[in-house]
Amino acid sequence: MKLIIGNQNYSTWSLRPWLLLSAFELKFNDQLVSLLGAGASARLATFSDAKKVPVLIDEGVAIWDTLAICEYISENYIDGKGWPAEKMQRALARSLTAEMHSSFASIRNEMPMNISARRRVDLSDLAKAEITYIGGIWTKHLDDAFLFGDYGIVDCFFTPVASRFKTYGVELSPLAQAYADRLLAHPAMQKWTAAALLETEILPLAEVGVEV
Ligand SMILES: N[C@@H](CCC(=O)N[C@@H](CS)C(=O)NCC(=O)O)C(=O)O
Repeated sequence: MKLIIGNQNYSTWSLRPWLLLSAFELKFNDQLVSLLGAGASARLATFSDAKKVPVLIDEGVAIWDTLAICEYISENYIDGKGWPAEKMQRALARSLTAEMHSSFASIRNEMPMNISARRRVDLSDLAKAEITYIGGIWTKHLDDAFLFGDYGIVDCFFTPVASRFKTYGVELSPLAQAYADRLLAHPAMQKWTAAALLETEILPLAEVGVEV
């Protein structure tokens, strides 16, 4: 299996399936395609018609879009363990994951993932409301260390959010903060972070806020 990813300091979507593959210790290679500049689209077109990362290439087929990739990995390589075993917990984990995949536009726009930076931004009321909401759903669905129990797809989906919160110094409740810290301390995320910190390419659109 090969996962095509974008710049590790910035690419939230690439991070999610990479975490799933790594956390479950699956054998895979990754290939980084720079998202910098006007040539990015042409570079990405060689892997998928969507011209976006991530793309998972398995058995010669290019599978794209984060959630579809994670579902494919869970179904075919880890016996469904990407999701909670219990039916209703699984439904709720899917609700949270699908919501993360499709929503929270203000957080996305105002707080781009930028692992190596420590910044301050003036957030809109909409972004603040999204942060409060996310803190609430984390607290509500935490079961021991992670959401719904064991580390899974839903935790992979929220890890870039935890990274954004760290970069921009977002204050959370103690329970939500402890969960965010655990996501960032997960060995798979530590490995990704180490690679992100070595990157030198700067994506201007993702550089927002004031250094602290
Ligand atoms: N819905 C897609 C979004 C993928 C996406 O927007 N990827 C960004 C990088 S994080 C990308 O490839 N951008 C390159 C471009 O738009 O040219 C998914 O979940 O995979």
